[in-house]
Amino acid sequence: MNEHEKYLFDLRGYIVVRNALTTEQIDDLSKRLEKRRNQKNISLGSDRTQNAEGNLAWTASSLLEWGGSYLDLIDLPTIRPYLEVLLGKNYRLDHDYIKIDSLKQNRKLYLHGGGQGAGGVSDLVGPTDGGQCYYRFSNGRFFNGLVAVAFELDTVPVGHGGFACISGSHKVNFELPSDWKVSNTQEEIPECVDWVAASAGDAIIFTEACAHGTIPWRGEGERRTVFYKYCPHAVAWSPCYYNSDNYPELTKNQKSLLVPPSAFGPAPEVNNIWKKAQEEQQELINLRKNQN
Ligand SMILES: O=C(O)CCC(=O)C(=O)O
Repeated sequence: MNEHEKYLFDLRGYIVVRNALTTEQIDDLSKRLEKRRNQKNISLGSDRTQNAEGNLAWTASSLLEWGGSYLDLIDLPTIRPYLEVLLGKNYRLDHDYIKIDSLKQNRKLYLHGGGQGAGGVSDLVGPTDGGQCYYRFSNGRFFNGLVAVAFELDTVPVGHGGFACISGSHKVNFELPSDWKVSNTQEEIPECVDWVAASAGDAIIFTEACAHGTIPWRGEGERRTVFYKYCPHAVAWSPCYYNSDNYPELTKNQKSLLVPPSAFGPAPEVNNIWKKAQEEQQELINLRKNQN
């Protein structure tokens, strides 16, 4: 992360990393999505916890099950240097999801997040949110409660839709005025909102502390965006954790990013504890199956 990028991230709360994905990765992510998107009961990620059968505390269904480039995204060399600067050592992948915007969706812009707890108790992230979206720069380093990486699979021209935020709001001290929180149409969007255009393969990295959301789509085609969200090693947002045993092909680094939260990060002792818990959970599943 160079000096310009650090400056812009601190100033605005987001940066756009151009060409974070190769053409092959975009194709592979697209193909794997298109193969599944019309299936019934498809899970588009691990962020919302539907307690579908088989969805256990640390085995939420996730995009990682789609394999290929979805596994590469866990620890992408073009993104890793940014996460190391923004989150420090031993950050973790907390959750993932895909969002598809098109005229069919008829989305509203819900601005959510807000620095220093400025999202307030009425923040649309959740009724008790008011501090976990933190952002701070002190003692020469960044601190973030949650960093999102939005990988664009399609080009999003200016005016069509896409990521929006109030630049700089990750440091604001006041709650977002309530009449700015929701815009039903593009015309209603307050002037202070930044509209962020991007090309297929770009990644928008933003701190969840920046008030942000999705612009109602207007235009041809659609926007397919893959979100991977990371937090410090002791922090958790999703109530479901990853089970790296489900993906034997992972590298050591990728595995360490899937470790459930703890003050100790991906230390061997922590891995042992989780391994045991996972084995016991599997044993319970097998016992229940055998009983039926
Ligand atoms: O559409 C976008 O890029 C924003 C998504 C969003 O609001 C979120 O991931 O919290």
